[in-house]
Amino acid sequence: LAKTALRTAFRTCPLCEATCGLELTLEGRDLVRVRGDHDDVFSHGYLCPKAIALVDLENDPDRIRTPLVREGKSFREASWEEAFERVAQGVRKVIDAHGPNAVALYAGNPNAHNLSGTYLRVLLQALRTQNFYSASTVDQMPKQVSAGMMFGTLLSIPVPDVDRCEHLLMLGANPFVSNGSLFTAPALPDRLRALRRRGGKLVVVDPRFTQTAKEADEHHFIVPGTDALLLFAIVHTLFDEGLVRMGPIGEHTNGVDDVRALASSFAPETVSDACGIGAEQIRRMAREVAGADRAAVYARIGTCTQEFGTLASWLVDVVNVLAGNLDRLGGAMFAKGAAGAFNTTGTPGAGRGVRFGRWHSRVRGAPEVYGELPVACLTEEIETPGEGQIRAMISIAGNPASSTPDAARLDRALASLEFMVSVDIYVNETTRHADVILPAQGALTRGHYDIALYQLACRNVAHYSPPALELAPGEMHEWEVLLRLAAIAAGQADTPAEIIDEMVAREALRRAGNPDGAWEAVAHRRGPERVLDILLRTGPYDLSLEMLEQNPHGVDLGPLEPRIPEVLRTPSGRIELAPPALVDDVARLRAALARTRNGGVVLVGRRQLRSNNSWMHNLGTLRGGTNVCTLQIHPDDAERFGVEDGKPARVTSSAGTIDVPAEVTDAIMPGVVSIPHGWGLYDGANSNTLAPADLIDPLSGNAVLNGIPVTVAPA
Ligand SMILES: Nc1nc2c(c(=O)[nH]1)N[C@H]1C(S)=C(S)[C@@H](COP(=O)(O)OP(=O)(O)OC[C@H]3O[C@@H](n4cnc5c(=O)[nH]c(N)nc54)[C@H](O)[C@@H]3O)O[C@H]1N2
Ligand SMILES: Nc1nc2c(c(=O)[nH]1)N[C@H]1C(S)=C(S)[C@@H](COP(=O)(O)OP(=O)(O)OC[C@H]3O[C@@H](n4cnc5c(=O)[nH]c(N)nc54)[C@H](O)[C@@H]3O)O[C@H]1N2
Ligand code: SF4
Ligand SMILES: [Mo]
Repeated sequence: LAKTALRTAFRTCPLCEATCGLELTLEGRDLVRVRGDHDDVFSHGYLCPKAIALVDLENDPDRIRTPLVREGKSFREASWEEAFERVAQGVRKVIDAHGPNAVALYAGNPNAHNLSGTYLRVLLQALRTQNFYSASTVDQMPKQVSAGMMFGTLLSIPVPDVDRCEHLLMLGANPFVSNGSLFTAPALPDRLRALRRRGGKLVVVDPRFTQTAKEADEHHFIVPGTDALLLFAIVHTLFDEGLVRMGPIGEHTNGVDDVRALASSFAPETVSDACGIGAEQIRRMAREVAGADRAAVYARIGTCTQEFGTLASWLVDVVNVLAGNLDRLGGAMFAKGAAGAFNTTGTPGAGRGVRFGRWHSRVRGAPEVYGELPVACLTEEIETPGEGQIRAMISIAGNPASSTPDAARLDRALASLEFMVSVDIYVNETTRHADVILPAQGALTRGHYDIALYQLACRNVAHYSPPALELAPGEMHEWEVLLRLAAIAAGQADTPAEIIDEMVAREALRRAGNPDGAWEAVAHRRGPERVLDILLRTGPYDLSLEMLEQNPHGVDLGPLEPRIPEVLRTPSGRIELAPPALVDDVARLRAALARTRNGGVVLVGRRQLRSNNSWMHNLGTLRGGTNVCTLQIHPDDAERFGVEDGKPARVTSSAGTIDVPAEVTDAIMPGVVSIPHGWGLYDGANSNTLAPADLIDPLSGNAVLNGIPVTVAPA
């Protein structure tokens, strides 16, 4: 049999935020090899084991490739038309009887890596439900809230200018495993090593001695949940020792005196015991951040998914501002995205700012944040009877029964729904409860452009990857699936997706000011590509999709440049260093100072190199080895609780109990234990069984997944 010729395709990896360029080798429709694209303008050939596993992902026999409809306790394959018919019946029945809020929408993480994700908004508008939930409230929402309040939009998040930085203070992030988050920097481990090679210093603050800590100059264990205290003490020291020097951004900043007053009660000596870091060490950290020519503070998931997530996220940027590192080369800077960036639209230098609490969750009264409710509220909204109770759910690329708090209870709640439809590529903890599962197209059949991630990049880059494969027979574009669902939700199931798609594109063009000739220029395109083309043409650079198609390795738009005041979209047109809602929340932090630990143990999470949240660690090349679900525990604690290395330990919280093998290691702080999330379907146990749904950061609604009080015993 003649072998089909091998061919090469280049595309951006869709699996994490690093946006690495991949070189794919294809034989017919088969993906046979993945390598790093050495000519990629941003990643220069770097890649991680997850990208290699794309081959396994493409070929995985467990993948759903045909619509599935429920028949009793199992699924059977169905045609798209039958599946949509079932969805229309199920969704319309609930809306007609109980109103739009009876249908919830949950959007998971992969939407952020998929151009189709931009069409979620259309589905949400058609649903008109206030019950919109996403992985954002088990992830980065605190940073989006603090950045919105300080700088004016939900994606105005400064990132370390890592390639020119000489001192980086990093809290609650482990990029040697996770490759950066809210910080698009392919090959971040290489960039961090380069920082040290040119004489710079990397300081890591983490309750675990992580892979990143091993590669750092300095590591401090910190008591989980106390980062805001540490950062306040750094702010205190900056004022106390006369180290505040804001430089040119000073004249664009409000609220410095308010911050000084707030910080006065958080001296290093005051917070030291609570944080578990010596006062003199804290003072030195402050002096070094202020003293370096080019320094930045960066913090991620460990500081977000905790009790004081929004305060900690805010204080990171307060330190950046006060030490003169915001908007400065080598400091913390704003990217300028080429398409659809929130802080390049509207009037440069001022805007409407952000507003929260336009509605509240029914049971707990939690405020809406950027149009969504905390996913920690989802279970109670399904369980609690009454007007507005959730009776149906649509999940798109999400696995909340694994990823969100009190997972075992959510699992039961999902089983009680009248109707559920999922768009996914697997039957998993969540989608197994669906009445209909609609298969998402394979990753290689879609065009790719990271609209959100390039707004957080450490260089300005634009990179579009065309589909490497045509849709397979029976596959449907995911954007089309979303528009069909939107039509059903709007009660117009017969409206063809093309019609809605055209409305979406015309709306994007209207928002961009209807430039002459633009519609004609993009008219031959369809779906999110047409919208992307509009955004590129009307964005801050002179680009079009066609130009990106001619550059398969991406277009480098240069290093980050200072953007203040033009980048700001606050109503004042200034940086708000002391937003009132954040100031009000400080009393809660102060109260926490009085807490004593009493020998208790708290649980934190961790990520593993060969995994991706809940859905990739069962793939061939990622399975086994060090990729196992264990309870990391310090030798002192292991002895105290009678737990032995390799033997099962029982971990109990107010929400539940799980058994996992103990891994006794001094790479974790005494009084802290760690279990990775995303396990439980094939191997291991689901750590979110232990996360109580009532623990949230009040300003962002973000779940507290780190710093959960637990007890440990032999199982
Ligand atoms: N304890 C604890 N819990 C956590 C975290 C933690 O650190 N600790 N981290 C949190 C974070 S940061 C996140 S982002 C969330 C993730 O939370 P979720 O997004 O809810 O969970 P994922 O595991 O990412 O599930 C993604 C789903 O998308 C499907 N999928 C993959 N590709 C596609 C596609 O192209 N189209 C469609 N339609 N589906 C696709 C997968 O099969 C899977 O079901 O978990 C959170 N949960
Ligand atoms: N291999 C792999 N890569 C991934 C993912 C994956 O699942 N696997 N997931 C992707 C996703 S969705 C995201 S959001 C990013 C996240 O990327 P990162 O933010 O880098 O996430 P983690 O690697 O979990 O690192 C979080 C660290 O916070 C620490 N920590 C826990 N509690 C606290 C605390 O209270 N204070 C401090 N200072 N530290 C604390 C933990 O010990 C852990 O080392 O990773 C992405 N990349
Ligand atoms: S680091 Fe992220 S983007 Fe890069 S190859 Fe790995 S999964 Fe893909
Ligand atoms: Mo995430």
